[in-house]
Amino acid sequence: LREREESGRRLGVNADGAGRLRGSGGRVLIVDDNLRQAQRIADELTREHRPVIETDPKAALLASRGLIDLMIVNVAAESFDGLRLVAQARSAETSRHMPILAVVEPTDRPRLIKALELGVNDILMSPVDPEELAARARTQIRRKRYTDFLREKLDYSLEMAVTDALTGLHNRRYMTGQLQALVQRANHGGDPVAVLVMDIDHFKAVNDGFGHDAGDEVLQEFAVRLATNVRAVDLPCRFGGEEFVVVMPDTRIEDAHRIADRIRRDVSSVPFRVMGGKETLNITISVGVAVSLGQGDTPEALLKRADEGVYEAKATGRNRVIA
Ligand code: GH3
Ligand code: MG
Ligand code: MG
Ligand code: MG
Repeated sequence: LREREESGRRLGVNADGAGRLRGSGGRVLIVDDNLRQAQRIADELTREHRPVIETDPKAALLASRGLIDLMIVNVAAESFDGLRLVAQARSAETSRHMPILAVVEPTDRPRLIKALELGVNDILMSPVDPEELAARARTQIRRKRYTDFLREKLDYSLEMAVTDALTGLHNRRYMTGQLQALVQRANHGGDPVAVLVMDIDHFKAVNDGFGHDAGDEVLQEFAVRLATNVRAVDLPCRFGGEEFVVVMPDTRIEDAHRIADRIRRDVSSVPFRVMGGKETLNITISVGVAVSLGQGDTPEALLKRADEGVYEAKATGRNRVIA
C-alpha cells in the first residue's frame, strides 16, 4: 500500500514531469567499428551527454537493455551488420522504445531506406556534422524522457482504475471482473469460488463520534488487517463505503468460513488506534460467506447469498460470521 502511495506522490502535480524533463543529458551508446568516427561523435556529445563507445554489436545489444537514452549505430560498419542490430534492438522488450540514430553513407539509399523501415528514429549522414548531431541527439533524448514519463503515468492511471484510493485494496470494478471469470469457470466444472462480504458494525457511530477522518483511518486499518489475513491468491476489495468483499478462488465453504472468522477475531480482539493514537476504538464486523454452486450460478447471486449472511449476522447480534 505504501509503495502505491509513494508512486502516486512521485507522479503528483509538479512532481516529476517537469523535473525529470529538465535534465537533458543522457546516456548515449555509440556502436561503430570505425573508431575515428565514433570518437568524433563521442567528443561532440560529451559536453552535454555521457557517451560510451562499443565496437561489438552483441555487447551493444546487452548494454541497450540497461538505461540507455540513445543508441547511435553505424549501419555501414564493416565488421558487423548494423541493420541487424537495429532489428534486434527493436524486437527486444527492454530496448523497444530506445531512440536509435543510424549513421549512413549519403550514397547508400537502400540502407537508408531499410534503416527507416526497421524503425530508426532519425538519420545522420556521414561524415557527421557536429551541430546536426548535437541537435538530433538532444531531440531524441528529450522525446524519450517525455514518452517515459507518459508511459509511467499511464501505468499509474491503469493501476488506479482498479484500485480503491483510500485503502489501496482492489476496487469494486476490478473485483466484479475477476469474480465473473471465476464463477464462469466454476460453472463449467472448475474449482469452486467463495466470497466473503463484510460490513463494519455501527460504523456510523465512529463517524458521528470521532469525525469522518477517524472513520477513514478505521477503514484503512481494517484494510491492512484484511489484506494480511488472506492468501496471496485471494482478492480483497473495498466494495464501497464500509463494505468489503474477498473473492477466494478454489475455496470450499469450510475454509472460507475459517478465514472469515480469523479476520473477524483479528478485528475485534485488538482495538483500532486513530487520531494519532488519541482514541482507541473497539471495532467489529459482520460477515457473510457463500460459495459458487456450479451451473447457472452468477456473481450477482453469489454476492447476494453472502450478503444475506451479513444481514443475518446483523440481526443476531453482529460480530459474527454466517455461512
Ligand atoms: P450497521 O452495523 O448496521 O452496519 O451500522 P452502520 O452504522 O455501519 O451502517 P450504515 O450503513 O447505516 O452506515 C454506514 C456509514 O458509513 C454511513 C456512511 O456515512 C459511512 N461511510 C461510507 N463511506 C465512508 C467513507 O469513505 N469514509 C467514512 N469515514 N465513512 C463512510
Ligand atoms: Mg454498510
Ligand atoms: Mg449498514
Ligand atoms: Mg455497517
